[in-house]
Amino acid sequence: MENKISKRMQITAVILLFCLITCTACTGKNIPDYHDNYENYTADSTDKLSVSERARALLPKKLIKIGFVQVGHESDWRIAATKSCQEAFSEENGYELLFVDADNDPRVQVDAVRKFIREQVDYLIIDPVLTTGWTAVLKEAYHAKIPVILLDRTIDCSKRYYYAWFGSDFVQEGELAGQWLQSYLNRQGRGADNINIVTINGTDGASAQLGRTEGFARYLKRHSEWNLLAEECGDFTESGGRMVMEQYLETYEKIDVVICQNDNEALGACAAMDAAGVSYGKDGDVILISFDATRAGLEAVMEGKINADFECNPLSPPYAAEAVRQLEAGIKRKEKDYYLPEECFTSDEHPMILITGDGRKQMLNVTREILKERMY
Ligand code: GYE
Repeated sequence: MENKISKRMQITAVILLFCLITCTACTGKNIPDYHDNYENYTADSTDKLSVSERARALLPKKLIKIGFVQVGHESDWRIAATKSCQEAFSEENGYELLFVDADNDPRVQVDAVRKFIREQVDYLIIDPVLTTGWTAVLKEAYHAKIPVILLDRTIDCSKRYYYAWFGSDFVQEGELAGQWLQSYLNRQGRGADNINIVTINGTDGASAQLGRTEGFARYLKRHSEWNLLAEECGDFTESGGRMVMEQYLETYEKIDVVICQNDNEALGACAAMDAAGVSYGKDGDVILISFDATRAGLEAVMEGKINADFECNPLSPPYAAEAVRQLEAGIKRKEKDYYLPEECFTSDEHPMILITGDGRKQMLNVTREILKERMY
């Protein structure tokens, strides 16, 4: 009799526990992170567990559903970011990743977010093409109680509609480029010369484009002898960079500096200058500045083709995964916005020290070791 009662109690306990866990899973947020514990249960170890632990171990593994909206596949940087996202949000790590490549189309991004909301993903992760056009759809996500994590580019929207952002300080990148150019020209004894500058911008209206332009403009303002001849959009692509550079070479007789807002554009600009017989880089006539510091970019720095390359770190997805884990465990993040660590590279024989808001930054020459360790 006693045996029967205790059996009945055990069954009731299992059912109660099952209901409790299912209900918690339905409410979505702030559930305890039981996925990790679940991984530890093996067939042998279940014998030593209590009834409730065994019930937990037998529950189907629930993957965390991530709706990820990517900008596109325009550059090496972007490909690296996508790869990092697929690794960070793999099934082995406990995620079901629903991934949309928007091919640089802002409308595709907004539609994808709406679809993910309807599908009730657990988290939305967005790398926005443009800064604009986000408020309405992010409000919808907010009311659907789906946390939003932003990566890389920023948006014009109240901070309450996203949980965290991980990316780069684009304004500082642009400023560092201006600061480097100023010191480089001084070193060359060209500090008072008229300098003709062209820029090949990234996608118009992307925060990476806006920030780098704004940062560099702060130095342009200080130098009345710097003439910005033109700033056309190369869309962060190699073909865009090449096309724009070809036009510049046809239009302007004397170009002293080319600023490309990413490495792919810079490689395109190199191809255009090669074809036109124009020399550039460390020993050439045209000074070439770039952003990203991808492997291909750094190789070009090492070969002396790019004079200075300002890093932009594409490996933000692991930070987003950490934020998701923290939310699952009910831990609140202290800061909303987080800047990734970044370096500055140069082909100068004596790399400069640049001044940033937080102190001094020693520029680096590219070595074989740096290239070997480069993840992208
Ligand atoms: O510089 C470029 C990419 O948003 C920082 O987008 C990113 C930029 C990066 O396509 O290569």
